[in-house]
Amino acid sequence: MKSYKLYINGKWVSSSSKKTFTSLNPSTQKPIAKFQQGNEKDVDRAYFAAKSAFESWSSTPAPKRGEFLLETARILRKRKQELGKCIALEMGKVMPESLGDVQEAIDIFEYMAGEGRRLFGITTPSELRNKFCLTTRMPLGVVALITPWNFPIAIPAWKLAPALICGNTIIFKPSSDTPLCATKLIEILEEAKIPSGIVNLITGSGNIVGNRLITHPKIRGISFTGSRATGLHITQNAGLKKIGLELGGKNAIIVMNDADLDLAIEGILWGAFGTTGQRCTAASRVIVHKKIRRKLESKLIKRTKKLKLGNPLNKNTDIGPLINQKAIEKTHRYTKIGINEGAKLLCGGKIANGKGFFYHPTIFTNVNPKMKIAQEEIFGPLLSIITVKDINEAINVCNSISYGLSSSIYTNNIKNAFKAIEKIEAGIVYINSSTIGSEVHLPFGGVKDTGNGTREGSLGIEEFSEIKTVYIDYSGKLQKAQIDIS
Ligand code: UN1
Repeated sequence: MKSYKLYINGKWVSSSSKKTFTSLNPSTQKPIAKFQQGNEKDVDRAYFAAKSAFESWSSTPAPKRGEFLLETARILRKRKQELGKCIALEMGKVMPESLGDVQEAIDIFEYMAGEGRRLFGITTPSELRNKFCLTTRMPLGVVALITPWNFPIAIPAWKLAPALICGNTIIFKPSSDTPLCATKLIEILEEAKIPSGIVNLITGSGNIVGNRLITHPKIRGISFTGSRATGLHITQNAGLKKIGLELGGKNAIIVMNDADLDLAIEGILWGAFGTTGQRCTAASRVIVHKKIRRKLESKLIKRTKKLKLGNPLNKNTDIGPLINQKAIEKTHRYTKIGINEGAKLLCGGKIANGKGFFYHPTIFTNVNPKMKIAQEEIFGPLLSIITVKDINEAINVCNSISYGLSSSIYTNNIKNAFKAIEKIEAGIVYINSSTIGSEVHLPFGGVKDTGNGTREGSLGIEEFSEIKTVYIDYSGKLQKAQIDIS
């Protein structure tokens, strides 16, 4: 079996732990390759490399840094099919979605390459004569990127591209479920000739590698996408580092009685079962107006039962596997919870027979908004239907959760649409479209327990830069602010 290395200071090296771990194909449960079990010493070596590279990278003109990003985008495009297959193999995402994952990475590298010519600050008049004020951006320093497995190319790219354009140097720790995708991404940065030490890859566990990164006294920033529990752990242990958190979701699709029902059904299927429900933007609740509930349920069940589980590389497959055995157990545990809570199981609720981590798409109805299945993030193909009597109740239910990432409403009534835009507590609201499908040139992120207010996508540079305020006094004399104002 092929064995991959860590990437430190532009070289592929073994971990000082001398230990490896294996990545599994979730469709077959067969091992794919071996990876280094990184440890604290490896993180410290990577830090040293990143620190040494910082001076030269941060003083490289940002438009010049942008050229490396553009070259990365070009290579990603050239290797799109290969990377798509790698995602399908290692993470189990069906091929069209895997290609979308790579496309999102291409998009953000291209977009951030352009940011190299913007990286705007502000200028503003001073309150004093012959004095001028402006702001400029500076990089944080060495930053750590800790990424999940569900967008194994796109999410690392969302972080790498803005971190690089702002002039930071990087230690990247990918999820242990998708180290091959991460390794391929680093190979691409190497092919784009990003100089040594600027991006370092340390594979290994969150307990060891992750913890060393978050508690490291010199690392200045942490960007993390993953679970709420780990997000909290980071805020409690990272000290005064600048932290960006993208955590969970419990996103809803509201379907009003004036909606185009068939359009809503398409959106629900895509939102709930795309990526096998393993997106932080997945729709895990449908909030439906009572007048159309029965009709919606019967159409939805019919379509859901036709979805084909199988090999993500196969053209006819609609739904790939879950990521691992733990994810199967978690989803099944919530099915049992839903039944015990008194919700009505409409379809699914079963682990699929045979090899691979497959779970049948599952729908519950008669769900009370307070039930666990309507409150907690499951990250699997499990959907809860909640019935409401009007738009106000729909919005209340939509907001009655701790998360606030994405939400959607299907309606042809402009009043309902605008009420939803105004009142829904979420970082992203869709009108007549599903809860998934963000584009890189808009902000991405959530409110409430979804994170700490950081936005990725177009606002990624906010996360990876600090503002420096500059006062230029050309009066030739001491002028005291607040005092010499007359
Ligand atoms: C995630 O699920 O962690 O809007 C990110 C979307 C994707 C990003 C999802 N563009 O669903």
